[in-house]
Amino acid sequence: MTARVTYRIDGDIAILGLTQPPVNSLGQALRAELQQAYRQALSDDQVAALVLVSEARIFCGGADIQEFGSDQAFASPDLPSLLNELEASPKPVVAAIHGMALGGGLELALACDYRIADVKARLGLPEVNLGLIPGAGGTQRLPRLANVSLALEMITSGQPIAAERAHASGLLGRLSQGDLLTDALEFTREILEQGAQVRSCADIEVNADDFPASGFDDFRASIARKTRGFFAPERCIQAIEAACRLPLAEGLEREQALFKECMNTPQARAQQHLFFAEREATKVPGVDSATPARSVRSVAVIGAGTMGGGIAMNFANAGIPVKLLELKQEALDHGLATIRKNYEISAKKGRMTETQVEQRMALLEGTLSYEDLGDADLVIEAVFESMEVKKAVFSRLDEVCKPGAILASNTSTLDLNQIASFTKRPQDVIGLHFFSPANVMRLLEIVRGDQTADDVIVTALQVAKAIRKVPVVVGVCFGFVGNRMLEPYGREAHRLILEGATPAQVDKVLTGFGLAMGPLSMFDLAGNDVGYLVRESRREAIAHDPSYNRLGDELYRLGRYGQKTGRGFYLYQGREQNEDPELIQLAEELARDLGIERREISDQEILERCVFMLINEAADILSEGIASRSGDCDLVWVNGYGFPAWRGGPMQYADELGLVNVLEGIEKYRKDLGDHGEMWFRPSNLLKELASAGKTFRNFSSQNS
Ligand code: T1G
Repeated sequence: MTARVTYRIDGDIAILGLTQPPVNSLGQALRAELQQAYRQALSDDQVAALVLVSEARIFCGGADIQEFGSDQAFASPDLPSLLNELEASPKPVVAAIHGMALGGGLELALACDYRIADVKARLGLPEVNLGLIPGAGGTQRLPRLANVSLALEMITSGQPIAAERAHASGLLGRLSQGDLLTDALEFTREILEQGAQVRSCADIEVNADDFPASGFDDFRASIARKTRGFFAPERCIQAIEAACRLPLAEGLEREQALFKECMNTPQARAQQHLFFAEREATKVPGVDSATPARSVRSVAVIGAGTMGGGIAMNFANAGIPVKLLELKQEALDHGLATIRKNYEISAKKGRMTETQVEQRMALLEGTLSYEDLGDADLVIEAVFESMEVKKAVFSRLDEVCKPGAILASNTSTLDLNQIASFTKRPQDVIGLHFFSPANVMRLLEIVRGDQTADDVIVTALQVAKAIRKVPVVVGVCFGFVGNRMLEPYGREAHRLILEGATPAQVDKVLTGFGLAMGPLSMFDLAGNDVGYLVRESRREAIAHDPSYNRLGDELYRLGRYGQKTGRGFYLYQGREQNEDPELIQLAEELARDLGIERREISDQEILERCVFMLINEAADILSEGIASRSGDCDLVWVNGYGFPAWRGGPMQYADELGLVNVLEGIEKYRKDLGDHGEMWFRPSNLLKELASAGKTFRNFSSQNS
């Protein structure tokens, strides 16, 4: 028995128990103690077989990500060597999996001779989500123990599979529906009685029966769009190709080489940064995470439009009943019908069954009466973005909702403190800002009002996890974090068109940088009318710049809202997008009116002006404490605005580029762009401070300010 591995004998079976909470991550100490316990069992003549179990809440969460970037990651016994030693065991080794076996945790199980899992367990190789490939035999053993197609799917997607599917593929020898250890011991005794051999993957051929010769290239083409810009997925495929043509030992060497190719890349650092940022974001300064949450067993959504319907779906998907309130029956019927249509589209695509469609629809109940909301634990308002309307809604909710109900607004820019003031319970008011389509986009900005109670924040974080969102707690200001950063980014995109760039050029530069969509296409999708109304709500802040999004204002005046009207920055036939020469003429006229000299603009200038302004705004957001850490701003833009995850977000990108270079770039444009530069390219004080101190945004958190 050591601190991290329990050891006990049951008859002629040694039971090794991993016991390093929370997830048995395979750091050097656990690897060493596991090796020690394994060798003890081999040297004990009484022991005929070994069973490997976990005493933690899951079997094993993989290699210790905290070790990455340090020598510890490969300190002896390194994981690949330890697993090769385990695989060479002369005595049968059985892995008993519960909860999850992920990454190195699944690789540990693959190096055992046999595997049994609880029927609810899930198995995965998520290394690709960290910018890596499985580096301890997963790419070589999985294709041998299951098959090539499943290996390609699991390893390049990083998505875990259910135990039943793993069992069907041959990856698991048995499923347990009862007590896992009891079943594992019985399974091991059967193996011993049958004289079943120890098995090494070295003796197992890759199962490529159903895999066509063109399979790898077909697979590459099938994931090209989803993995655009990522470095690791291609290396995953190359490692699996190696498994198909090389003996195990050589294949393992090839895997190591490819793993090391990925390990120290900016992409790996970026994706690991996001992994930890997601977990950091749930730690809210000044809020004790042990604060008991309020229970949320029923939800109400006010407004059955695009946002309200999408929001309602999140809760139905999580099995939480939802009351959907509208003012008119027709709007309510339309809202529910739209939700049903969305579910049926998912069912047609095989993402859910018809039964699940009905189950989810059964959780949705429409109503026209506020009186029906008296039992809701959480009410989310998703009505028109106008303070008058919010006032009417929250005054009414204050009258009908039970004490302790949480009242949330989905507002994207309005002052949450003012909304809270429409109630007698500001401590129960919070912002839950979903991103359209609300049932798809993972980001949830949790807006903390001045009086929002701590338990309401803790509850909102738990609700976010329950509906599988990435929560970021933000402060109250115009646009919170995401839309506030969007403002200067969009302002530069608009201005560049007046100065001589075309929408297609600007969009191509930003999509080439990795954005899922260019800014002008995004404005056409969201609606130039929406953008106009947002500007209307803050005209005084931008009045000093007559060119501020003037093109967007003109498009609004001309009724060119974008996709919804068939014309915006582009022309649309359905979803087909084409450049519009009239747009350029309009830009030329405006430039003349505004005295803006048009010129040829380089792609580099387009990229720097848009992205540096994004970064600069986030620096101000950090220094004002609207976001607690740079990773929060990164999570917002990666999960809400399509910033490439393989760059880790705007702030991680800035840290990699060097803050000195960002600062120099902003100061360059401040000089080069005349009035526009003087007006808008003012470096954030925080950026100047960190750059001059040779620091990074990542080192900064608002607690230090
Ligand atoms: N290493 C280090 N810390 C980890 C960890 C890991 N693998 N997994 C989780 N943690 C920490 C996490 O930061 C948090 O810490 C706490 O555990 C609880 O996590 C050679 C190289 C397992 C599904 O990618 O997906 O194996 O914030 O809040 O919601 O091929 O954690 O409390 O201080 O997420 O119940 C591959 C990553 C590694 C799995 C549990 N493995 N982890 O979710 O808890 S690379 C992964 C997860 C690898 C090999 C390669 C999840 C989870 P703190 P949590 P959870």
